[in-house]
Amino acid sequence: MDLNFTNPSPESHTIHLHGLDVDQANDGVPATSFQLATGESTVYSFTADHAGTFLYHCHVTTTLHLTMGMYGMILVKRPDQTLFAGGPHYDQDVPLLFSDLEVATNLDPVGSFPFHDIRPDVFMVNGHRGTQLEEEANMVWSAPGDTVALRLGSMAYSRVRCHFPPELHAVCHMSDGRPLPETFAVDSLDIFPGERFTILVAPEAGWDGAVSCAFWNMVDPGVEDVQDIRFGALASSVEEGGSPWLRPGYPNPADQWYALPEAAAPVALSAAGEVVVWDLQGRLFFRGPLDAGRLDVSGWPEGAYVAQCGALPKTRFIVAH
Ligand SMILES: [Cu+2]
Repeated sequence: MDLNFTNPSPESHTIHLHGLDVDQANDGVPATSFQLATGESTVYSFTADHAGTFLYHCHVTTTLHLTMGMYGMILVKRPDQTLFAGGPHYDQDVPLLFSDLEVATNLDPVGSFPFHDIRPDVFMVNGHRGTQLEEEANMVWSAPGDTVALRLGSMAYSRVRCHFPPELHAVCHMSDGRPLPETFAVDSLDIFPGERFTILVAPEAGWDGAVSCAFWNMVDPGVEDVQDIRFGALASSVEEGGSPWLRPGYPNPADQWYALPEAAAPVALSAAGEVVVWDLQGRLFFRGPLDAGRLDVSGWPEGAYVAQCGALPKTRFIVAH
């Protein structure tokens, strides 16, 4: 696949595809490939041979550029919704990216150079922390019988220790983008910087607990912070349960059109109903009729959206062109 990369910022940057099997020219390490100066554009090309959980980050003055947030997660997925060739089937992907930063370095990166003594004091999951992780949109939702793939990856300076309550029946299937020779049931897992794990969970019906994640300092042994990934239980029938969120429709991410999940787009809506769409900032983006359960997103800006029909549950999706 191709990644089109344009650099409008005053600094040079790269995209390092952490853990993906790319050739040296596309690896994004400045000394061995190239870096992109202000105003330049390039295309990173690679073949994603292995399904799995990966990361990316800028590799120029890495400490500084990580502190400014130049990182993310990459999922290589199979169309048949299995983890890997011959691997287990699952219902839903939940990316969980751990990161941290030191506020003083973030506010004054140049003054903090050469970064020999970073001690993070903000600890995040998917860029959220504390009460943000209690918001419905940031929780993990599953219906009875669902198998959820937790895609764990860490860009943190800390060691992250996750505790999986027994009600989740967590089993680790993959590490660093490859299937494990043998799966193992997991109640506690340490994730070091740059590591990725894919864990399948099958939450017990009605369970609404949390996976607690302790951020351990890598220099002085001790827990700096704990963040909770909260789980919510959907009823088996969305109509009966009135659950606040639905799983997304398809395709997701969407390019030309997006079909709402069936339970959010009853047939009647195509005649009389309307759909309301908000952007990630909660601003009203679109209001209008559905065309056979589909939204035409071909002209929409890239980003995350929330759609709702009437009083039915909301669904989240991403537009990417
Ligand atoms: Cu950079």
